[in-house]
Amino acid sequence: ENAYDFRAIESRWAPVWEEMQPFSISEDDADRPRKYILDMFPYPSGDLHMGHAEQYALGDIVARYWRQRGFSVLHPIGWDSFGLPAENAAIKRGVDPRVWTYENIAQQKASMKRYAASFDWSRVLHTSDPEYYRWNQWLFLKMYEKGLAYRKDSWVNWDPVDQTVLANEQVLADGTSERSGAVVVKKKLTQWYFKITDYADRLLDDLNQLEGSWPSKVLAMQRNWIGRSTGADVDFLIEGHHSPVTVFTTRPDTLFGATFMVVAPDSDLAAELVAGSTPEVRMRFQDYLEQVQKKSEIDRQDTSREKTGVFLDRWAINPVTGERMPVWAADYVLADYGHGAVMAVPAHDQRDLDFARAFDLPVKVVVDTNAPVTGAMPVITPEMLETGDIPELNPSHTGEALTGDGRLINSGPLDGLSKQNAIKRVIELLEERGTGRAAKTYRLRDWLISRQRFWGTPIPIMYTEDGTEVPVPMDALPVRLPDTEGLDLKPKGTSPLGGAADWVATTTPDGQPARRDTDTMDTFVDSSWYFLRFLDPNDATRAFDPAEAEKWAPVDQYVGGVEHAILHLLYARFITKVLFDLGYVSFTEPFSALLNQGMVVLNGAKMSKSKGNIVTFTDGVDDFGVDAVRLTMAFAGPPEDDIDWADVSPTGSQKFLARAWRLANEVSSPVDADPSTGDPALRRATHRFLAEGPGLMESFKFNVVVARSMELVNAIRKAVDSGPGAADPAVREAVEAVTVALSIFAPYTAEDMWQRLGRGDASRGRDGLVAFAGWRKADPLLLVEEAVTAVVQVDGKVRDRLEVSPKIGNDELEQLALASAAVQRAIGDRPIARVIARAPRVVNIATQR
Ligand code: ANZ
Repeated sequence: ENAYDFRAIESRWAPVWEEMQPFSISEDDADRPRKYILDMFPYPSGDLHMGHAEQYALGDIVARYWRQRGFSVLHPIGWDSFGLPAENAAIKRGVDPRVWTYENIAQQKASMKRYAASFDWSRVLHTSDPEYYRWNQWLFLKMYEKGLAYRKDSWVNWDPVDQTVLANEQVLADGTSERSGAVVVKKKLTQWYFKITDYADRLLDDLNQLEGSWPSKVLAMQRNWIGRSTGADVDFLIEGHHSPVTVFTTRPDTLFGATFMVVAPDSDLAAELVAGSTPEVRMRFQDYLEQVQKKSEIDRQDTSREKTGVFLDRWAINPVTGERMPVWAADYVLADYGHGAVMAVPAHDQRDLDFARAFDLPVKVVVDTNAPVTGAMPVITPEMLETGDIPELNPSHTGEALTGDGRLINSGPLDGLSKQNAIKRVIELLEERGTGRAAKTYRLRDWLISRQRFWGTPIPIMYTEDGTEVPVPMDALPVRLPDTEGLDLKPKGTSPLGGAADWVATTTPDGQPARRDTDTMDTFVDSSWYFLRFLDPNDATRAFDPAEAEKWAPVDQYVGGVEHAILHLLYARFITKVLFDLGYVSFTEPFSALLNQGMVVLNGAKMSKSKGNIVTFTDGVDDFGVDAVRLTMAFAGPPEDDIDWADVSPTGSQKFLARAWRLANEVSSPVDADPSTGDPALRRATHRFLAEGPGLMESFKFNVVVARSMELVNAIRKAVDSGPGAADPAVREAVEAVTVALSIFAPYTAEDMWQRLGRGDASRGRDGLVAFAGWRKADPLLLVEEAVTAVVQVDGKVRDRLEVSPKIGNDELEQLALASAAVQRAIGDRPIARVIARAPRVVNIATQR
């Protein structure tokens, strides 16, 4: 009875909670303030691991804290259950992906329940359920109606191992697939896209709203990903070509220095320009294009690479100088950035200079970067540069482009202007003449959502025999995945759904024969709006109820890994804005606050199957108990930091829990004992703890709250053993405060303590559980600091002692000292020479003698 046995405690309370389901949102809570606390939902790959144990501990701590503060807390969970791992496992074992997926879900769910995660189990969703993915299809069709879902032919990232396309976001910096590790190649395909680029400005500007409540690192990554550049579009006529070529530049001020033009070899523009050239040029171009297509985008942007390219035998006209500029194709220009073409200004752009030096093209300096931007006129003349008088400033000599600010030279009407003013002026000039305009460009590309895989949401579009797109009518949703019976899921470059002949063949609403789109949606579509589905995952009539969204959303606190810093968060932000524009929600950002937990590592290394250093969830909780694992996660340090499982002590956590639990057994005052009659020192400690807790919890200093709980437990132990004893009501008050705090971190132990304290009573329903006991208010009278003694000396002799606050300032202490009757007597009628106060301990007064 009196030994702490975590297994016994777990098996005592788990069934009670399972029976009661205390964390479902209840009608009784309608008047309480609300919080929506959301954990990023898991992918069902096998059982939970220690990383999950950390994440779900932290999310649960936040949820349980707000419940103790009297909030009605929505804390749901579901599974992100479509995706490649299930499909690959299914192929390997020859089973339906559904079997693997739902078995893993069942296992993870059981582990989460054992882990005492306080989820609302009545709201579970799985994105692979037709009842869920039906609404992905609804969303797709809504976006299609608005022109936000469209099909285009383009070069896509192709993963030759998984045999599917990838979004740009899924290609790592070294040009390999985030999933399979294969080197990604380019392939031309007709695919569905979501027009996220229409939202680029809003996605960027609205990040300002999240400043301070999202990690600044994540905000920076989002900004960088969207990558807005401002400058101008400039139109160049091409001799013998029907339409001008537009380029994007961030430096239109350097237009007078543009000496050639470069187009991306893999752009439609290059193909068009070369079509009218000689067979010889066309052949050289074709050879070059083939080489280029073997390179990754990352390679192509590597500035240290030797410059390659072909002259297309075409000439552009510089719109301000009238000079002829040769047009080249070179791979340092990317087809899908800006307009896939640049005006090359070799004097002021390093890549252009490298290219000009490699192919002997003219370099013309138009910004004197040596001239002060304010004040004096330029100090270098074009003639000086021409004659090579100052070779250190001539880029064709030095190989260094002049990229800094300065004054315009050699630029007609721009001469003498600073860079900023020249940019403004040249844009005005171009706009007047209709050959250019102010423009912005983004790194962000439209979101490619088609995937050639089985285990995802079917795209709700069909095609008639002549290829016309026909949306599946809303009332025919969901378009369900067919049975896998007889279907070959092996990757072969086209979707496995194409093999389901009966499924593919369909008819349009007006009775024409048609074929279904056989691709499935990127699973990031599924997770882009799931937080709204939790409001009622069983609603068969709509994706979500806007009135419920008004009540609960946006999510107050989102908790999850930093690996989702770009993609998932960007997509969820985008879809939220789309839903706002469609009038379904009244907010534009889905997650008001974000907490990124660190990773759980072992001896400094990430846990992974290949390293064989995985600590499984089950091992952890079997050995130390759920509460010790949860407490260890909270105590390890700030939640953003990585936890090295080799450095933490779940055994230490367990010992502390046992110490706390024993105290609950020892309290011997009655439940209704009046604490005001208790030991004042212990009471002060308790109330300081109560006062500090909320601020610490709300700034995620969970480790400090655990440390304070440990200190309080030590103070109580002392009070029981060598102080006022276990019958003092202050002891009960202190133990109860610790128990409520522990209910946040170590719910099994706390529930047991609550019961032993005579507080808990599960027969009263959830009000009889410690999880709803409420965080008590600190009594301000008990927060007053103890006084310290300040000594007042007059001419070196102690004349008075004052009881003052330890926080008293020098001025205040000096005034108190001079007001003392004893001090005034000692001073008599001598004038005061000086007063030196050293708060809070000493005041020295010297008189003139
Ligand atoms: C002329 C120029 C002069 C430029 C100069 C820069 C400096 P960010 O800042 O990344 O947006 N550019 C435009 N489209 C390109 C493409 N498809 N592939 C490769 N480079 C491209 O870069 C904008 C600058 O990158 C543009 O400004 C253009 O070069 C180049 F002294 O135009 B600039």
